[in-house]
Amino acid sequence: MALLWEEFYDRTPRPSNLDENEKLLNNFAKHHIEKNNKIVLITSGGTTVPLEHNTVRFVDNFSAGNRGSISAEYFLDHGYAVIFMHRLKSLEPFSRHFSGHKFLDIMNLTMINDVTSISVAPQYVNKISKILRKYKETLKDNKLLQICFTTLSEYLWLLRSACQALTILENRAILYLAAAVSDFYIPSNEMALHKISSSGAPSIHLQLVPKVLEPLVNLWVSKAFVVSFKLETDENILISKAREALTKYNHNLVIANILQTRKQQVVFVSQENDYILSLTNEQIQNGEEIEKFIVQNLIEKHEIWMRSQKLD
Ligand code: PAZ
Repeated sequence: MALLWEEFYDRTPRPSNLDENEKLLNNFAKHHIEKNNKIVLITSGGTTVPLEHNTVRFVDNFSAGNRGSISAEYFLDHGYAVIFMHRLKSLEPFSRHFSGHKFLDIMNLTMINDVTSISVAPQYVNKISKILRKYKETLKDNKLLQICFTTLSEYLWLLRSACQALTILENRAILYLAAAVSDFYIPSNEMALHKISSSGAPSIHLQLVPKVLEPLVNLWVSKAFVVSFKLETDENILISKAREALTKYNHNLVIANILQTRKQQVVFVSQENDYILSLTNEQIQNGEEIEKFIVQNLIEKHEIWMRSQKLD
């Protein structure tokens, strides 16, 4: 049996840096409401479920943070301020273009008369200057707030605080819940203190995580436009699962995707209809990102929805 969400928060210790993150979130929300901006909260990356308090081992959830970090850049292009709530060390907007060895590949090293200098290789200058310009503008306009989590409980605490900070934005806030969040965990009071001994096969009992989409939609940010993601590996159940979530939580949209094809195709599932968004072969070859089209479509839906609320 899953705990009720209130019991989860009662029994799970509050992260030590939550007060600091709440200050950042509240200040960011206040700043953007004064500027009359819209804000999107993007969750990105996977949560971990520690098996021990002094954590050596944990269960992880699949997600590299592509969807979230790419989408963040497109939302910024459309003028939204972005709260990027991501798994520590997963991909981040802007720096994602230079992760891993790519960062070193773009550099040239020269040595003249014992003087070493480092420069950007000429073939990368255009690309990098474009990204760097956008990044600097984003910082200047205070349009991006990055906060991070690692464990499931950090994620759930931070999500609630971020939602509470966004209430003042009312319908000008979008929640874009792309993180891959564990469905199972070990409650704090049932977790081993020290590294589990390997002298025999351990028996590990996981509990269901309470579904926080329900209080999120009904209590925490009841006026925001809420988009959840549904990841499956079996195509036969994808749409029915997405629709089940939409009916159960009564939010605005579920974006459904299959693990293997998630970078080329997604399905928008809303109360009105379902439709597929996919990249053509030509778009794939040209390096187009499906997030560009996801974000475009979503922003249109958000605009129409805000307008319809004014008429009510
Ligand atoms: O981070 P990524 O680009 O590798 O993957 C994105 C994703 C598949 C985790 C995301 O699109 C998604 O479906 N998130 C929700 C996962 C879930 O159903 O829990």
